[in-house]
Amino acid sequence: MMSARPLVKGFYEERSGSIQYVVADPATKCCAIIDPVLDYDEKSGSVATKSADAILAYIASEKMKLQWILDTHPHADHFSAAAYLKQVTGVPTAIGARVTEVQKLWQKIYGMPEMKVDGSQWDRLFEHGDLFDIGELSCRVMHSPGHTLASITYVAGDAAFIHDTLFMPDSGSARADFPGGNAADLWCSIAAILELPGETRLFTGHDYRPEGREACWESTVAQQRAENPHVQNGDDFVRSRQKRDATLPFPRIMLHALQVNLNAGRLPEPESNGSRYLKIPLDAFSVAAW
Ligand SMILES: N[C@@H](CCC(=O)N[C@@H](CS)C(=O)NCC(=O)O)C(=O)O
Ligand SMILES: [Fe+2]
Repeated sequence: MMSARPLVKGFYEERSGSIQYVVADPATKCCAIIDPVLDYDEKSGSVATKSADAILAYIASEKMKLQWILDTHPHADHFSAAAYLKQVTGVPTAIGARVTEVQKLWQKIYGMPEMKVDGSQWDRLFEHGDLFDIGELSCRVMHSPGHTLASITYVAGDAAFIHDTLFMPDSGSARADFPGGNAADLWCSIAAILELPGETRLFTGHDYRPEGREACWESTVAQQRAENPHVQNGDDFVRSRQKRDATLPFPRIMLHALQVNLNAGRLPEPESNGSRYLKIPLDAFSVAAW
C-alpha cells in the first residue's frame, strides 16, 4: 500500500541554519509545526518571534488547522519557539520522553536545583513506537539518539523528519559530542532511518550551505544511501565522527539555549526589576577555543 503523502513546507532560519517545518494532512488540512525557532540575538540579548509568526501566517493563509507543536530534540544552537506558539495558539507541545535525562544532566551543569526534570513542561512525551494523528495522517515516533539522547524522528506517511542525524548528502551527519551524545548510538539511529523504504522523503534539521550553495533540506533514503559519504561504511563512522567532533567548538549559544529549551522554550521568569536573565556556567567544559 502507498503511504500517505503529507504536504511539507520548510522554513529556513538563516542565523542557525535550522529548518522549521509545517507538515499537513492534505485531506483535512490539519497540520503540525516541527522545530520552530524563537529568534535570539546573543550580541544584544534580544528575543523576537519573526520566524514563528511567519509560520503562523503561512498556516493561516493556507487555512490549515494547527494540532501539534513538536520538537525533535532539545536544541543546542537556537531557542525553541514551542512555548511562544503554545501561548498564542493553545495547541499541545511534545518532545521525546528521554528529555528528562537531558534535563537531569543540565540541571547539574547549570546548578539550578529548581529546574523541573520530569518533562512536565510539555503536554506529551513520546516514546519509541508511539503513534499519533495529524488529521487523518497517522504518525509514528522513532527514538533516534546519538546527537542527543532524547532525539526522536517523526515519520508521517512517506515523510520522515530526521533532524540532526543525517544532513543533506553533501553535508554528512550531525555531531555526537554534546553532553549525553554518543557516536555509536547515532550510527544505530542512522541505520534505522536508512531501513525506511528507499523513496521515503527525509527532511533534515540543519543545512549549513557548503560552499555557499542554496539552502536545501529534502532528500530520500535511496539518495542518502547512494551519495552521503558518512553512511558508506558503518565501521568507520564512529571513529571518524569522534575525530571530527574533537575539532568542533560548541555552538555559539549552547549555554544560552539549553536552559530555555529544557523548559520547553520558556524564557526565565522576570526578576524583581522586570528583566529576564540567562545563567551561564563558567569552566563547566574543557573545550575552549584557545
Ligand atoms: N557554528 C554553529 C555550529 C552548530 C552545531 O554544532 N550544529 C550541530 C547541530 S545542532 C551539528 O551537528 N553540526 C555539525 C557540524 O558542525 O559539522 C553554531 O555555533 O551554532
Ligand atoms: Fe541539534
